[in-house]
Amino acid sequence: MKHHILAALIASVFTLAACDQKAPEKPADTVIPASSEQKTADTQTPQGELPAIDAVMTHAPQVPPPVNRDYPAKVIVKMEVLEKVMKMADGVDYKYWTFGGQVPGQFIRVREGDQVEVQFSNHPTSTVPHNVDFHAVTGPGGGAEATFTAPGHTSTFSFKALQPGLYIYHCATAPVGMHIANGMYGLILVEPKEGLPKVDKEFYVVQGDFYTKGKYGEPGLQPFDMEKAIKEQPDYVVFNGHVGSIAGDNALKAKVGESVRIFVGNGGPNLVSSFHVIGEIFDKVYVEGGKLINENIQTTLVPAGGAAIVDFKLDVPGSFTLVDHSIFRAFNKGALGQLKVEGPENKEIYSGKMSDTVYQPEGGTIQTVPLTASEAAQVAAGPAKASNKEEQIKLGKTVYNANCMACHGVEGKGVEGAFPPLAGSDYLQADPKRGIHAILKGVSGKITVNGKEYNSVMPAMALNDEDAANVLTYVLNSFGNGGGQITAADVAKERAAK
Ligand code: HEC
Ligand SMILES: [Cu+2]
Repeated sequence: MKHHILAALIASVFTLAACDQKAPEKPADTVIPASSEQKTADTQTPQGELPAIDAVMTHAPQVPPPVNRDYPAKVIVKMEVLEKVMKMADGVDYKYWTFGGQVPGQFIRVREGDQVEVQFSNHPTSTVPHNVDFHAVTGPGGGAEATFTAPGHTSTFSFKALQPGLYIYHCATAPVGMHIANGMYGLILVEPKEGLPKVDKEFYVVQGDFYTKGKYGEPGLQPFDMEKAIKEQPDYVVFNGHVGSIAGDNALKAKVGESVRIFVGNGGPNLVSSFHVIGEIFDKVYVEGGKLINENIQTTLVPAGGAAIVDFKLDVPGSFTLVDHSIFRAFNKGALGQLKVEGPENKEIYSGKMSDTVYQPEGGTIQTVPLTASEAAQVAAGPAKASNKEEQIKLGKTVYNANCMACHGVEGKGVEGAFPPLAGSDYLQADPKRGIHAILKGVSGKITVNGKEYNSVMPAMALNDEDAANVLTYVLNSFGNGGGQITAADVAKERAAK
């Protein structure tokens, strides 16, 4: 409470100074009342006075313990961005972009009035810059501008948690939709000063939609599909980053008689969620994660880029299924989880026989697609190699979408002032070998493309000779460019030359 004394001191000094002024020289309407001055001083407490605490952060479905503090603190949040191939479904892999190595990012729990210092690191192996926009922040971009971070760098910024609630955070680097679609979101809870009512178990669940080249269940490493994302036609709609993340052996667990709270978020990027737990009624819903409490709710809407808190008590045992009640998403796209509850039956509340496997047959069977012998051979043989220019262009497009589009944009249009265009680039046309150098060594320093100056950094791309040749051939023959060809041998030669 030291800052109150300080505030009073500042206020009284101001009053003294004001008294010193000769009244006629000071027009009345510019006199600031001492009380408003005091208020300003109070909200601008220097951070140095607050005790510093490292945030306890947890991976889903775990939630950090309640804050349990009756004073504000400076809370240090360390976030690390990691781009990482992980399982989307059985036999299906996806190159996720993550906060902290998993989807969703870690749960952050602070108290209303806390000063939150975010130390935001982008791992050196990342292929693109990233940042974070906290919906709990009052300030430009929710911190996005302050945290825009190239691979191998750390940015720091601080914000005051002014308003209690459950908030999404997400990456907001261009193209924003792609970063979110790759899994860059999580939840931050700003507890009200008095805390939330105590419950026995808390869980962390975030829905997200994913867009892959292949259909649902098509095996292999699936690249992101921009076209499907723009059309809002996801192949996967899942809880906590992948199919089955909170089902079967990974199911959430609780006991009869316990009270349960689920912090539900929706990262999107596109779909809103009709969040429902089959066989339960939410006693309380903190609507949209805010202060308004609704009671006795069957299904609650969780907007993309939004959240909700649901509380309910467990009266009977069984398996309760979490779904997005846009129901094809649950049974055909993965938006299905389980809460397994153990304990004594209560025949009055529920007389019938609850089974663990009621929804399993439908949910389970469609999650793997059996391979024919020739498909299996194809997977074993690895990626196809191009034998002519046309095939190079075709394969190069996939490489472009997965590795270059994030910065150079759809149709190679680039982003003015940040990422130069590859469409009609006079810089590249002048010497297509520059493309090879760009991929192998990266590009930095001032360059001029189509009359516009760029002074930024492109990281070297970890592509093999084939992929590098294919993507450059694709670029040279797309976006209205004049054609040309780069072969794997050309790339190998440049690689050896350095
Ligand atoms: C992390 C963002 C990023 C990614 C990913 C990226 N680039 Fe770049 N690229 C840049 C930036 C920034 C520049 C300009 C660097 C400068 O200002 O010195 C650039 C410059 C270039 C240039 C020369 C300038 C021009 O417009 O002709 C080429 C060619 C190029 N990149 C090709 C590629 C290809 C091909 C890929 C994919 C394999 C790729 N880039 C991936 C950011 C990126
Ligand atoms: Cu990002």
